[in-house]
Amino acid sequence: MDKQAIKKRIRAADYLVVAQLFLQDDFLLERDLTFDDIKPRLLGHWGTCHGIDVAYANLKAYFDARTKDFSFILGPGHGFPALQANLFIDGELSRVDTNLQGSPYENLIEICRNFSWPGGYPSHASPMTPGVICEGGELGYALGEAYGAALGHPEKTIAVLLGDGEFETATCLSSLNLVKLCASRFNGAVLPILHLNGYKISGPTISGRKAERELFSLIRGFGFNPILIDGSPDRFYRALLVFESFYAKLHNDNGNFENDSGKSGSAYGNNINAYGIKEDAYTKNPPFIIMRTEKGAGGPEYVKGKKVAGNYLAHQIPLPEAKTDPEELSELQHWLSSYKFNELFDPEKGFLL
Ligand SMILES: Cc1ncc(C[n+]2csc(CCOP(=O)(O)OP(=O)(O)O)c2C)c(N)n1
Ligand SMILES: [Mg+2]
Repeated sequence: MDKQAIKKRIRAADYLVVAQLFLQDDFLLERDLTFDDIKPRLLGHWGTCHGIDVAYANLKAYFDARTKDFSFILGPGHGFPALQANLFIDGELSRVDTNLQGSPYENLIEICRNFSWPGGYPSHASPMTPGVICEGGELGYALGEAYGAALGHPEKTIAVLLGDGEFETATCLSSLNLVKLCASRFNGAVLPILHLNGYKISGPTISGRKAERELFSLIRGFGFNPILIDGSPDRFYRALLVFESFYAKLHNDNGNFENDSGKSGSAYGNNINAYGIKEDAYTKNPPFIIMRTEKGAGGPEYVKGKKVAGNYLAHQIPLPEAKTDPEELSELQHWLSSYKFNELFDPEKGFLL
């Protein structure tokens, strides 16, 4: 695992997200931003995007080296700029998009200018985006879709990111039951990842306010082995090792999925496993990652005295007056500069990741 490469990729994707949300010019910050460089109507969702970039970078680094048949399903489809950024970095967009056949810089301009624009790119994940099978806009279906895609395809590995607000929907919660029907050697491996950023639109999430043990018990009760991580490459990697070894064993066994059901007593607890992460001690159940991040991490901490990063105010556009307010514009300049994107991207050669 190359931790530095993962971190660089997250920086590049985060930058591209912010550029899509705000910029209509000066995409590489070649001069100080002016109001003219800012889009007239600021739309989109920043808060979820950093966590999506973290999950994507870690999953890609791990599975690229291991399996050809890996898919990522995004539940919070309002984080589309992050999906777009990652597909752009991977070259997947320019493989199919006839508008992206120019130089790397021309292509970057194209995706940023046309984000959330009529006739351009959508604001939410949509079928026009290569690989998308879960349309954004209505939360709740991602987990069911992940199990559906895995049915009858033991060669597939599918990771699915669920928002913690999404996790409150009846659809998502009831889909947790599918683990009992689908985790078998006849089907693919499904890795649910709960993105515990603590907030949804304008308030806190239930899971974000639950005690850790309550959340663990809930997930355990559906028949999973909950594993809590932050987004750091180390912890992510170790959680993925647990996942891989669980399914390797399941797929190699005779199909008998020895799970916790029927066992009496409380043979589980919060233990540190052989990979050095906290999980149930004795469970034989499939892993379920809980990834705790700060909502809108990397973005503005405070705006006009109000806490933004790590709060619901990071959900949509954290600098809504950037087009007219010099203070917000300068905060945006500072934010974008913090990614040092010119270390990661060359206008002619493309990504230097
Ligand atoms: C079924 C449904 N209900 C409500 C909404 C409105 N909505 C859009 S984003 C959002 C918050 C999502 O929060 P969360 O799942 O925690 O995602 P985050 O942005 O925090 O990653 C909601 C409720 C929706 N898209 N779908
Ligand atoms: Mg959330």
